[in-house]
Amino acid sequence: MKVTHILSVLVWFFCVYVPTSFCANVTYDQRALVIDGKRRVLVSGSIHYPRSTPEMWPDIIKKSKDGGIDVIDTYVFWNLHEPVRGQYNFEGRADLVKFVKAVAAAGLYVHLRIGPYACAEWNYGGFPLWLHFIPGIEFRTDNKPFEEEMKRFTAKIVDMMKQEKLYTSQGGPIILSQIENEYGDIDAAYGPAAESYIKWAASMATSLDTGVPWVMCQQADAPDPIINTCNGFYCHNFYPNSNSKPKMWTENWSGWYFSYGGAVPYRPVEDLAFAVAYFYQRGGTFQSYYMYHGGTNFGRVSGGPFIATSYDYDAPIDEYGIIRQPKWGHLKDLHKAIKLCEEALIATDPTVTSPGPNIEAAVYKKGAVCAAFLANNGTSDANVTFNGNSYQLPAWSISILPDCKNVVFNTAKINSVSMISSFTTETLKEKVGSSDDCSSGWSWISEPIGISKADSFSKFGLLDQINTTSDRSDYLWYSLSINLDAGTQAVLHIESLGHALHAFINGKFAGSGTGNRDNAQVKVDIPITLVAGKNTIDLLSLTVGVQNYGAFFDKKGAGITGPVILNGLKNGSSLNLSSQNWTYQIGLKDEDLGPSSGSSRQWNQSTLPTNQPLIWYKTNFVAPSGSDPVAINFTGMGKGEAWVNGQSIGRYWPTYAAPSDGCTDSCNYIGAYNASKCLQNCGKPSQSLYHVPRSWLRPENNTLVLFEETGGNPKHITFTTKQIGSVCSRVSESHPLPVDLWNSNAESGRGVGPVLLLECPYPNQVISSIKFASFGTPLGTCGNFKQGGCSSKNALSIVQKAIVCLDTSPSNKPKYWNVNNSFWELLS
Ligand SMILES: *[C@@H]1O[C@H](CO)[C@@H](O)[C@H](O)[C@H]1NC(C)=O
Ligand SMILES: *[C@@H]1O[C@H](CO)[C@@H](O)[C@H](O)[C@H]1NC(C)=O
Ligand SMILES: *[C@@H]1O[C@H](CO)[C@@H](O)[C@H](O)[C@H]1NC(C)=O
Ligand SMILES: *[C@@H]1O[C@H](CO)[C@@H](O)[C@H](O)[C@H]1NC(C)=O
Ligand SMILES: *[C@@H]1O[C@H](CO)[C@@H](O)[C@H](O)[C@H]1NC(C)=O
Ligand SMILES: *[C@@H]1O[C@H](CO)[C@@H](O)[C@H](O)[C@H]1NC(C)=O
Ligand SMILES: *[C@@H]1O[C@H](CO)[C@@H](O)[C@H](O)[C@H]1NC(C)=O
Ligand SMILES: *[C@@H]1O[C@H](CO)[C@@H](O)[C@H](O)[C@H]1NC(C)=O
Ligand SMILES: *[C@@H]1O[C@H](CO)[C@@H](O)[C@H](O)[C@H]1NC(C)=O
Ligand SMILES: *[C@@H]1O[C@H](CO)[C@@H](O)[C@H](O)[C@H]1NC(C)=O
Ligand SMILES: *[C@@H]1O[C@H](CO)[C@@H](O)[C@H](O)[C@H]1NC(C)=O
Ligand SMILES: CC(=O)N[C@H]1CO[C@H](CO)[C@@H](O)[C@@H]1O
Repeated sequence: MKVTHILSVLVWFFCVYVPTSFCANVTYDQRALVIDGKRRVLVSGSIHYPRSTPEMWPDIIKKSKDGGIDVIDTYVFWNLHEPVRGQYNFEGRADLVKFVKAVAAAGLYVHLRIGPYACAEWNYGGFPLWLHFIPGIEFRTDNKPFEEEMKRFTAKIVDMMKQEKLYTSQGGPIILSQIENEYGDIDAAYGPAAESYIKWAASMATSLDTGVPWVMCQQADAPDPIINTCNGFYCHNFYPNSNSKPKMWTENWSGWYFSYGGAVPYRPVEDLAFAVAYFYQRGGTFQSYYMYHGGTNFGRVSGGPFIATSYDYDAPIDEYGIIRQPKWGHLKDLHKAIKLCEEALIATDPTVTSPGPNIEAAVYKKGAVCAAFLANNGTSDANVTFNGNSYQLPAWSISILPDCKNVVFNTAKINSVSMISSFTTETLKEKVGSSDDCSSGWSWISEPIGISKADSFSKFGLLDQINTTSDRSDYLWYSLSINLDAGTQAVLHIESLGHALHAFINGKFAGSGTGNRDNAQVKVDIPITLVAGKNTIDLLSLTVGVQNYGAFFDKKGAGITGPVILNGLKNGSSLNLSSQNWTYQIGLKDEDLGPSSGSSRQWNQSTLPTNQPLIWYKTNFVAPSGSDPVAINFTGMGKGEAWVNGQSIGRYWPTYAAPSDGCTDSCNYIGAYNASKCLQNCGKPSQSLYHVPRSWLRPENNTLVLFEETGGNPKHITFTTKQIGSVCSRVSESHPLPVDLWNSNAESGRGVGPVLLLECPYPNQVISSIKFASFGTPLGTCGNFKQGGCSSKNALSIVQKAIVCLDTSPSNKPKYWNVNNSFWELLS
């Protein structure tokens, strides 16, 4: 009988490269970055510092290091640091120096992607909006006003890093920097000036004299000495523009972002590992995951339009800072396998052959060192003879052979643990009855409909919203009075460049229109009733993140630019209102209630209005106990923004759902991935849970303020905490992993033979029970295992006995159970 053990050989390692010699110039040659005189094979991961909190940084960085990451890269977000020209912000989540130092403290390197254009699904691509108003400016082209500002900011950041001695040439962690970003994808639109701009950017960056190389990503014509690098889901076919430059991959999209109104993309780890292994197989020596931790678009930083508040990205570390398994663990195993090849990879270029259809072998051999990669880029399994030995290669997979003989890792075979995370819902516990605060429950303030501020102004015609608000607020009121002789039914036709709008007639809500990620424009026809005499038409136009990508994205307008027409009047005629005398108000009357909680204001305690537009809500609450990450479930609310203790947790919009089709339950990793291949969450709200960082919460006496635009019932809001309750592990005889090779780096307790890895995600957890164990041919996936046709009767009790006693002391160190010790018992 052929028995496939579910228990087979474990791959584990705990050997992370720690840079030992700082204070060295960084250079490069055709193989790799050269640090302290030595070529390096490096794995990088993107973490954007403002998308988490300084309190979260050390833990996320440590988990990155534990996952085999050598370099952390981040963009630098200009509009975060210089919201007003000449006024800088480097505090809190914007404390770039503190972030770089936190990475250094963990012993990792930094790739500082200054840009300063970031893209990154970040508001206006990272540019401050005030740039747009500099006379004569043209963005991202050979234009003096733009170049002056770009140079000023780039130099400011470089100087700041130099003063803190953060470049590797000064003993710091920064080994690499980026100038511009993905310009090559759109530069054709800028004509011949694009080339001179890129030359200018290259020489400007080089002149800043950092002692470390600069890269430009997606820029085939990057001038020397700038290294042109690749971004994409795959980069094995990429080669730099000179054979004196190394092959580098600055953005490997570990998953994908999602938008309000869109489904949530996932990228299978087998495919991601395949892409990474293929890159190193084909001569790459530096690869970065975009994102390794995506995080959260707090406040109004998300771009788009319509980018969601969550920027989870299906990254190896999730939005809340919890490792995502098996993605994190499988990539960790991959990184270890690649590092075992480092000496061979830096010694020479690969010799690539094709021993069969869709099979590609790459051998790095110089003197005694030899490492090989065997790729099957086809869609069916294959057997390959290589160096006289036979190897099984699953479809769309790569095996890594650090000694050119033994396979230590195959990208399609996951030995890492899987986890089932769950959300525990708690109703909002209101703080009751202290004498200085009688607000048990919710209180509220109505936001006035239409013009209410003294700084409103009037103008004939319809104005572009971004030019008018300078993005100081999401909101712009367009207000008009018209006089009619007689009452009438009519249809109000409104056209807007986006991103959404609400119409009020004579102080009453009349209708809304919303664009989407593919087309932000709104065209609505709203049936209305007008009265004899004076009628007010109040249109609230709103942005949901300013455009961040594309040629001339900076000029893309928003708002109700018209026409606005009254159709279907009783006498059959139409009234074009577009060039009338409109009155404008930038922002809401009470826009500061969010950050300030309006402590000096009288909040109304009487009957709570529900399902009404334009209401501010406030409550006081007790934080969910414990230390698990916290989110607010906004199901029951419409659209708005929320603040906890004065900190904006971002825009919420649980009523904007993903399309009902286009998703898949089981995503086949085989074949080229793209962002629409493995979608989930169809027909459901794009985002209903919103992260509240623990460090923003006090045990009691927390204030939650919401601005609700469309209508909802805040009593339906719940808190949820995210836990990892269950962990699954699987080992299989069919995983051809020679334990010896791994054991040469092993920790004690592993021994030879199939080893099951067990690991709790949090330091203070222990394994409390075994829910399922099977030895034989079990079926299903983590959380839904079933016994197969062949199974051992004793498996559960043996595993219970072995594992529960293994795990008596709380620790998040991985534990190993050697299956061989119980092998005969299991078979009986
Ligand atoms: C770095 O390079 C500069 C000039 O190329 C040289 O003067 C300096 O000594 C180098 N520093 C180190 C630490 O090697
Ligand atoms: C797959 O591998 C074969 C053999 O090396 C190669 O000719 C082919 O270009 C590869 N296909 C892709 C999409 O990389
Ligand atoms: C590969 O070889 C194994 C063992 O000899 C055999 O069971 C399997 O069917 C072969 N697979 C393919 C795709 O030829
Ligand atoms: C915004 O203002 C700029 C100059 O201030 C002008 O060139 C541009 O056309 C305006 N954009 C729109 C969409 O109105
Ligand atoms: C039709 O009705 C509108 C609104 O009452 C009025 O402004 C307009 O003058 C009328 N047109 C004609 C042709 O009577
Ligand atoms: C309405 O008026 C605007 C501004 O005067 C004009 O551009 C537009 O073409 C008019 N639309 C119609 C349908 O008359
Ligand atoms: C435009 O409307 C505003 C507000 O109603 C009013 O104060 C102003 O006088 C109007 N301008 C003209 C030229 O009618
Ligand atoms: C509270 O709201 C009620 C109902 O809308 C209203 O009658 C009352 O005046 C409000 N009180 C305050 C203090 O605003
Ligand atoms: C959010 O709350 C709704 C009910 O209000 C519930 O149906 C949904 O499952 C919750 N979402 C999560 C992820 O817990
Ligand atoms: C994405 O992948 C799916 C599934 O493989 C395929 O049907 C679709 O055409 C691909 N889309 C693009 C834009 O390549
Ligand atoms: C609750 O917090 C508010 C705002 O921080 C503070 O003014 C108030 O004194 C606190 N009340 C109690 C009872 O701690
Ligand atoms: C800048 C860039 O390379 N964008 C690409 C990102 O990936 C999507 C999906 O594969 C492509 O459509 C973009 O062109």
